[in-house]
Amino acid sequence: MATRGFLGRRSGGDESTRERLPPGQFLETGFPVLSAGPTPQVKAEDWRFKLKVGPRVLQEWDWTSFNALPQTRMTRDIHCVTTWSKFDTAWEGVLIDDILAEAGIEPPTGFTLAHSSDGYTTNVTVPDLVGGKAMVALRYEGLPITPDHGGPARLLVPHLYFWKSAKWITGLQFTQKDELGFWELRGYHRYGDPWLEQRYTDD
Ligand SMILES: Nc1nc2c(c(=O)[nH]1)N[C@H]1C(S)=C(S)[C@@H](COP(=O)(O)O)O[C@H]1N2
Ligand SMILES: [Mo]
Repeated sequence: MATRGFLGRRSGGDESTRERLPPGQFLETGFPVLSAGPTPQVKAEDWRFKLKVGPRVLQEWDWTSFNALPQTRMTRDIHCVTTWSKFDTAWEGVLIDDILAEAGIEPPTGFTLAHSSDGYTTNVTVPDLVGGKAMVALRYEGLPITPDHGGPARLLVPHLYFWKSAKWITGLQFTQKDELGFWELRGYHRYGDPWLEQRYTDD
């Protein structure tokens, strides 16, 4: 009992909280903003989403056509590499499965780079994007995503560290190999599984 009590206080919660927290994470109730640079102001009417293979555009949507795609709700725990986790974040948007189905394509390679308006990139493999695991989120807690959290649209890949969830997403580019993105080139892990504590390159 003494041990359980000690662990409980340390991670700030009861047993069920501890089981939901990946190693080295603590429970955050606010929603911190983490961006490498200033928040770009992306107007919905100017926003585009492109699916590409290398430099070739397979399909492009504007805000209206993208919002006409099937919408799905996803409530998930998120885990930031800076050690905060937030439980039950509620998002709505378009599953990557539905984007691919609408484009009528099978993924041409097993790897992607997500691109953002601020020049940010992050690599995510196709298996981590399909099967209902990831979406382009358009709403958070029932409201449009605020600019600091990536509005009008951000990638959501909640089973990987949150840096994989590219804010202000402009497209997904299929790549021949697993290329590295912004943080992956700067010492962060190429995959980023929070349950395996894959924080840094050699973890
Ligand atoms: N385009 C873009 N996406 C980004 C970032 C960024 O700087 N630019 N930061 C990443 C990091 S490191 C984290 S932890 C999350 C933070 O998202 P939040 O600000 O909504 O909490 O966004 C990720 N997506
Ligand atoms: Mo982060």
